[in-house]
Amino acid sequence: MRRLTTIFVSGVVLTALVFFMIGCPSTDKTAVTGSGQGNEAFVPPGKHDDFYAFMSGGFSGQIGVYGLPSGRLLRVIPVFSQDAEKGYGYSEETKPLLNTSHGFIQWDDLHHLQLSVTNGEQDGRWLFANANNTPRIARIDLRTFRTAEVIEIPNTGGNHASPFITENTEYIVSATRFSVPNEYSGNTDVPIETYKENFKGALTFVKCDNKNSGEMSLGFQILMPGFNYDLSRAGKDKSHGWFFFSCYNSEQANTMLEINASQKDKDFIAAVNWKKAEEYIAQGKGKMMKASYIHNTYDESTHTAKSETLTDVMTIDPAECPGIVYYIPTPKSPHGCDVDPTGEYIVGGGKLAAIIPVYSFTKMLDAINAKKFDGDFNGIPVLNYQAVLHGEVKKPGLGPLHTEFDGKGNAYTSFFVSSEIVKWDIKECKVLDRAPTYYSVGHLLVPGGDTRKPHGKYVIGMNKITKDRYLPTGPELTQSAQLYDISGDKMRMILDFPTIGEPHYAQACPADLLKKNSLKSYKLTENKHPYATLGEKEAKVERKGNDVHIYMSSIRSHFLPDNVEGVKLGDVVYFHVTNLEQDWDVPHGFAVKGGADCSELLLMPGETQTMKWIPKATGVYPFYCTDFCSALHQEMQGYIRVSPANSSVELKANTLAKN
Ligand code: K7E
Ligand code: CUA
Repeated sequence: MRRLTTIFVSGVVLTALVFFMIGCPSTDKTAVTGSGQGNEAFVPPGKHDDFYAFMSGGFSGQIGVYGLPSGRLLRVIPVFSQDAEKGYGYSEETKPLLNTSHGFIQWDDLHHLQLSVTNGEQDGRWLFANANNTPRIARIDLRTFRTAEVIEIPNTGGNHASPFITENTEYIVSATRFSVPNEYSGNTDVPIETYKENFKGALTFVKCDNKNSGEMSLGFQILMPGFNYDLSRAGKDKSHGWFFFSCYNSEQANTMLEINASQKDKDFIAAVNWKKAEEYIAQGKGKMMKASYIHNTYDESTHTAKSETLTDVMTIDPAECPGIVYYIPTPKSPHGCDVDPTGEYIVGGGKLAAIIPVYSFTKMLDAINAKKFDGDFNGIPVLNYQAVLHGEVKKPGLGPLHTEFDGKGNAYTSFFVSSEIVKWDIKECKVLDRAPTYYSVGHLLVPGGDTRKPHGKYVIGMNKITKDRYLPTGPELTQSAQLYDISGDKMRMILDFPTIGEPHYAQACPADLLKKNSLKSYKLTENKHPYATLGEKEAKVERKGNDVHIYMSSIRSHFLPDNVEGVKLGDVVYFHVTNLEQDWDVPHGFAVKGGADCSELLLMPGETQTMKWIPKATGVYPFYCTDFCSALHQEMQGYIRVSPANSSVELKANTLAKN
């Protein structure tokens, strides 16, 4: 939610005011320091946490995996950013995952995560993540906790309302935050002031092979009016088949949005009947458009990712296909758009709103049938606000953003401006409890709190500002998460812990859902990498023109070969290193001194990875294992000798074959 910086500036002042105005955050010591009930978040040494939490790293492009309730950081999963700790984006095998139609991009801004679901319940198979900057969706395999696939979304800018998914993971959506000149028109070089005529906001439905591999492909794109689309949620149960997208800037301003996009009292939540869109497409009402976007997939048997360019996108125009989109007026710069576990209630968040609007799905259908419209926008009917409204939560706090659910009829909403989490009763629209956050909470999460079956127990607030909560670390302070026990009537803060990057959304699931499936090693017998060295006897060196391929094995505590000579200046060296270990948690690392493309590999047991290395000068270069693997780890090393381009030194290496 980087857009909120301006609000935050005034927010600091507002926050101070709100403390007085609604006097909500309790100032007694336990509210600030926790429940004071003993160490409820403590998980003793050797014991496991009850939940996995996956927290977005924001502009770090990564995901932090934490245990709950301890808050222990268990792993960082690189998705859209290179990560030396894993060799991700450095090995030749993982580089393709960062390919886009704009070339190799080593970074992105990851905001939202969603775990795959079946019948609206977490199934523990995959985790999806969005790239906000250069629009992409990634799929992470939860057996390996690694990025397995990335698909680019064409004709969009700022993939923010993403990767929210339908109840059986049929579709993962992407909505464009920036409307952009329609790429398919063939002319995107248009004056920015022609925004209203030329800019479109695409809502993309990415299909998922939900019964098998989980692989993604572009389903279809709905070409909407040029607003800023912000967040979304799928319908559930009775509202399955619908998707809800919040949007702002229905003013269609193209400059100084801070002022110009806050003119109208209400923007919209777009209710999209995607099943109906599928029907229209089946009847031939869609249009196939030419595009160019990249799809990257990782093959576990070859341990290698590949990129392919795709060229077709099915599009559909809502003005020509009545019944697929309706606009629900929503007050004051809508942000969050959340659907309760029953699928009946749709909760809007307005960044500048002083109420929380709650819409009824049943009333929405009735209003559509009775045509209770207040006009239309570019042919899309605008529903009457009162006709669709279930109720408004009055005086909940200031700046409601996001809402999660506990499955017991309660909702939990984060308030950025008044820095608090507010618990309220969905049916009655009545505030039940409020807890301060330190400070300026963005998203919040209840384990499974966005599904049909929330696990309840905790709510976590993810804060943008920490101020005085931790030891100072120079100008920049860590971001934080705060854990509250919600098993009783009152929320009780039991822990705060630092998070990596900027935590936006997060997901949590019971540990048992994933634990049993976690992969321990890659089987050497199943290693289909074309440059694998499957036993020490297979270690060798090969010259192909200027390319030198080194087939290298690693096992505690040596590389084979560990001496290579006969490389010449101008050569490109490929170290194909295979880890021959088959035990859990015995990686080896690999690094060579200097050279162009100097980088690092981290090899899991049974895995083959490749480092490309281009020497810049003659000499002898050491290489070594970077991961402390045994008592003799420090002995795990070798040399590569580089001679002049015209030298007659023959390519050789100390392999078993030669002995
Ligand atoms: Cu509110 Cu990008 Cu989901 Cu952050 S967004 S907080
Ligand atoms: Cu292998 Cu250290």
